[in-house]
Amino acid sequence: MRAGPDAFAPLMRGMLDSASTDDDDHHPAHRYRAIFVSDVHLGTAGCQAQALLGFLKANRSDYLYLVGDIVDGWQLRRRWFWPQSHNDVVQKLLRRARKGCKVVFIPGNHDEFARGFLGHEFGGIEVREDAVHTTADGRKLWITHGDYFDGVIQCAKWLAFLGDNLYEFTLKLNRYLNGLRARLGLPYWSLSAYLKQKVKTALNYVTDFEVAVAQAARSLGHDGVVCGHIHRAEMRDINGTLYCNDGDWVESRSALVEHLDGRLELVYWNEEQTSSTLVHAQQEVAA
Ligand SMILES: [Mn+2]
Repeated sequence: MRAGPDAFAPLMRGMLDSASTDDDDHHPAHRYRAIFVSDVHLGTAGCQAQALLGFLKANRSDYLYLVGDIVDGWQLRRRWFWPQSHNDVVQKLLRRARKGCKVVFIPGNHDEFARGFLGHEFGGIEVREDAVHTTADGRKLWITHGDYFDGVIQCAKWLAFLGDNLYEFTLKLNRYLNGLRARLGLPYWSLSAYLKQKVKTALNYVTDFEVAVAQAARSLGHDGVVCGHIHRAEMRDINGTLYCNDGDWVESRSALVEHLDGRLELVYWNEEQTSSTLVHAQQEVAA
């Protein structure tokens, strides 16, 4: 690499330094046939870039699918946040592509700016609206981010918070509100029942999303689907179609992997681990 104009020299040095310290070639890594990750949200403080780097260092694959919301353009437009580790992730992905891994990027709603470049290639990374991956055992998986399936974007975190921590508080508030209502001569009204109904509606939304995506995959003639978007890792059969959601790298640090024999598995990366072993957490059962 030749030195660029003066203004770019520090950046070029940085890239060269980080290329020379890249230990892809020196560390033993586990090899999968395919790795699917999404919802990394580079450009936000919540992004677990170091964890993702650790995971990518320890695990290699012939195919790497970036299933959307890799870069959070929405947040970056509001406030620029781009630490070195986020740069390192981009470099790691480019390096993967350079080393012969087939890297496909399917933009999501947070990186919809990339949807203007569908069909193009950046440093060997293909940008596609969606893709079809054929597993080693011959199953056809449709890969899409998933945002095309929601009418309203909901916040999963809000739900968990409301469900777990606010219940006690809600009961207290309920008593207080009904004290007020009684003084105003109004009949009893259950706030907690109202909120529970809201939560239930939102939980139904998750199920509706999963069913809708699986149904679409089936109607397109595929055996299954891999998506992200709702930050809820999952792998289960829905009416004869395999629904896989690879989760996210904000909270769950999860990926979907295809073993060399075509077997699919959801894996969760534990930051403390330095070897290539993964925590194979039990799949969460939807309530
Ligand atoms: Mn999304």
